[in-house]
Amino acid sequence: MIQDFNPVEDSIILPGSSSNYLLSKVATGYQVLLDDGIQGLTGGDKLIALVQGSTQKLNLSSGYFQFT
Ligand SMILES: [Ca+2]
Repeated sequence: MIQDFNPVEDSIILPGSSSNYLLSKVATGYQVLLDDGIQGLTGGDKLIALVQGSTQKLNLSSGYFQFT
């Protein structure tokens, strides 16, 4: 869990590419999920992180997400 994420200062580094991941807005922040290969939010997607503290809408294509 990331509690005080600041998009200006912080980055989130994930293996693979952005197409492997999904973001889901929840009451407490954004869930980062590893996609199960079926497009969209589906039952096999695996929750890997909960990002809290950001007041702006997160986007996987933004610079604070880095893929290796
Ligand atoms: Ca999916």
